Amino acid sequence: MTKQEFLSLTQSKIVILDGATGSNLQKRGMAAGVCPECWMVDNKEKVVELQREFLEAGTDILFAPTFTANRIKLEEYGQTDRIVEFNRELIKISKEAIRLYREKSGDQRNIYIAADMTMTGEQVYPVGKLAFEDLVEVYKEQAKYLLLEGVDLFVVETMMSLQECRAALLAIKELCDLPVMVSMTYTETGRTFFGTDPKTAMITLQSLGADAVGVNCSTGPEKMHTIIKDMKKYAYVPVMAKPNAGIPKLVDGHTVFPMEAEEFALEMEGLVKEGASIIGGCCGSTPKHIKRMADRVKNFIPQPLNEKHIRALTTERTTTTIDLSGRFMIIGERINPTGKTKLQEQLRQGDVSLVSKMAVEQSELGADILDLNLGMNGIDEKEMMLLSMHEVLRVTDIPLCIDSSHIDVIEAALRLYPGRALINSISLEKEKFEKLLPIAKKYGAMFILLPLSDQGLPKDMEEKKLIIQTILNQALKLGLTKEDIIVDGLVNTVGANKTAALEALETIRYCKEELGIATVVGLSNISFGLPERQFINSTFLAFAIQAGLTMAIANPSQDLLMNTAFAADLLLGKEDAAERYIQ
Ligand code: HCS
Repeated sequence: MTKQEFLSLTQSKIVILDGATGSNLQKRGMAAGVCPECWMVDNKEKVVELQREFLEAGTDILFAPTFTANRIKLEEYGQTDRIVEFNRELIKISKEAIRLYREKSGDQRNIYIAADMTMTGEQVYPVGKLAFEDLVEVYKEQAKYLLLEGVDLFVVETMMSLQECRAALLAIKELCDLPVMVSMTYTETGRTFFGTDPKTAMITLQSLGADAVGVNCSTGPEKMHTIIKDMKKYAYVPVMAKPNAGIPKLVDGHTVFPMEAEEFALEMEGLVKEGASIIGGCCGSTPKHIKRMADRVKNFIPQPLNEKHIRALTTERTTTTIDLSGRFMIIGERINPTGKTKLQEQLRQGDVSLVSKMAVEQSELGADILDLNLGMNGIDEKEMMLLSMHEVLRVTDIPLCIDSSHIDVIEAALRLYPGRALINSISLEKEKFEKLLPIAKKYGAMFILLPLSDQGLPKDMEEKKLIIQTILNQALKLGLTKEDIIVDGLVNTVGANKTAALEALETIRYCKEELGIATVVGLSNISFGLPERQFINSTFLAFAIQAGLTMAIANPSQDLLMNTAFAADLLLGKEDAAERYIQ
């Protein structure tokens, strides 16, 4: 199945998934605590029968029972050496179920097999000891065996950690172009066990290339309305919902899922009205639940997908949205060794305590994003970037701007960044232009577009616009959108060029008004070499905000600048600006 076919399918109808595998097999004889893969290959006919019943109930996408057939899970039962056999035989079970269903019913409708993958049970660094790259390899290994048998798409489900979702998604994407649905499980608090909220999951995973994002297991459908609503608001991919049949109760030592098929179907109709368009049941749901649900929604059509992408960066637990006409934002610039001897000394010794301190201070002073630049002589920049990134994410919860002149440093950081980051920067310099745009696309990052070329600074406004348009067009060709871009207004020093400020202001206006693209400036350049620089900087900032500037790279400990920004927002009548000014 191609991604396009998946998209067409999910646009044309409410797609019906299957119901529970585990809880139904337990009812059919699989004892709790046994190795599920061993039991299933020894009792194939029972699994085939369950899957056939789901098809009879109306399932369009059947989840192959390969859920826990990864190396780490199989190790728990001493069965790792059977990994190839299990993945092969379990896919064959789904194929046999489809064959029998067609034979019995004569129904030739399209049915798809999704190879199913989940958590390994080991936590990825820094929560646990498992290295991200090792986890990617574990998922790649399973995905490779699944692909050998031939599947139509992938589903990564019951995930608790956003970083582990990223590992699975990257692993699959690096092997094939099949569609991938990614679904996390949420507690009753509305967040995953590791603290991710639905909006952050949606924004991060769809940017990273998931073809559908959703929620499964978790609770009953009646508790999923807010999750689906929050996801749908930001989704440009379909939203999947596969809840349990209610919240389980313990009755005489047995887990019982209390929701009957009729009530489940009614609740699922509610989730479809909130925007879910790929639906099924998880633990406790039977073929009867799926049949009732499918019957209930058969005349519904999927809500349209949002066409407009959202400007937003994420960490594992938060989303920072960037609004073209909204409040002015600050990228904290301090984590940069240039001109900072003490920081340089520490970094040479592999010590990131000052980085950590600067991160906390800037966050407390109101920075919205933190720039991370570790470019200096005498250190391994990549290693220090990764170390600093983990440290900053440990002590703060604001998104990061990965700033380096080395492509490999940027790529290494984006691969490990557990959310959606910002790249600083991509210019028209040949190597950066050719390599960094596909990297931004692959990792779902936003990027700062720096209007420079191999010839250096643009000689006039005309050339600057041409560079911006060239990079923009290439980005669009690669599937990025204008919402993924923030143009650097490229501020020259007014001491050397008296129209420097006017040119930067014109760039800001052009980007906002003609292109609908966000802008950023590095403020301090404007006053380079002049006395009393803070007055020039703050006056320029006020002009720039008036011209539509979205954000600045600045030091948030500079009171004059921060207050100028608050005052400018207030005077321009921006939302909540008065509250922010008073605070
Ligand atoms: N597909 C799995 C998910 C369990 S949370 C099952 O057993 O239905």
